[in-house]
Amino acid sequence: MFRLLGRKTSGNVQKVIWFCEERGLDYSSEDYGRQFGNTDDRAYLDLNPNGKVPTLVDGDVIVWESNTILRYLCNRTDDATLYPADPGIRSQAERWMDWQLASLNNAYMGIFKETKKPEAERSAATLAAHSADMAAQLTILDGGLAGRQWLAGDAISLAEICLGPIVHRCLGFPIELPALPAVRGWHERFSTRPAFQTATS
Ligand SMILES: N[C@@H](CCC(=O)N[C@@H](CS)C(=O)NCC(=O)O)C(=O)O
Repeated sequence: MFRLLGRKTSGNVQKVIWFCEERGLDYSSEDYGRQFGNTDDRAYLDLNPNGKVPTLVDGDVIVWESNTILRYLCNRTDDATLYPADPGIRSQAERWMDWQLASLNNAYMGIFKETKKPEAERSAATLAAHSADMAAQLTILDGGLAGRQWLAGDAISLAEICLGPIVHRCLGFPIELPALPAVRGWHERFSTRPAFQTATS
C-alpha cells in the first residue's frame, strides 16, 4: 500500500489523490501540513526536507514533488494509459507538467496567498499583477487546447491529472479572467469524472 502524506485541501496533494482514485490504487491518505502542524517535525523533515506536502512513501522509497510522485506512480505501476508510451505524445504531457510548475505556479500561488489574507491586508496592486499573469498563462493553455480534447494525444493523461486540480482553483478565484473557451470546455470534460470529484471535494 502507498502512503500519501498531505492534507486533502492542497492542490498538489489532490493531483496525487486523483491519480490514485483514477487508477484504483491501494493507498492511505494521512493528514500532514498547515493546520496539522506536523511538517516541521524532525520525522517529517527526514522524509521531505522541504517541509511541504505531498510526500509519498512506498516501502523504503520516499518521493516528494507532486509531479515526480505522479511519474513515479506511473513507472511503479506500469501505467501506459495516463503516461503515454510514445515519446512524442509523452513529451506533450510532460511539457504541460513542467509548465504548471515553471509558468502557472507563480500566479497561482500569488493569488492564492493574496486572497487568503484578511481584506484589509490585501494589496490591490499585487493581486492585479498576479491576475494579469494568470490571464496570460491561461491564455497560453487555451491556445494549447484549441481544437483538441486533451493536452497530450487524444486521451486524458498525466497532464490533466497535474493541471486539473490547479486550474480548477484558478477558474474559481475571485478575479477577472478572459473567456478561455477551450480551457473551460476541457475543465468541464474532466471535472465530471468521479475520481476528480473525490480528489477535489
Ligand atoms: N512543488 C511542490 C510544492 C509543494 C507545496 O508547496 N505544497 C504546499 C501545499 S500545495 C504546502 O506544503 N504548503 C504548506 C503546508 O501545507 O503546510 C509540489 O508540487 O509538491
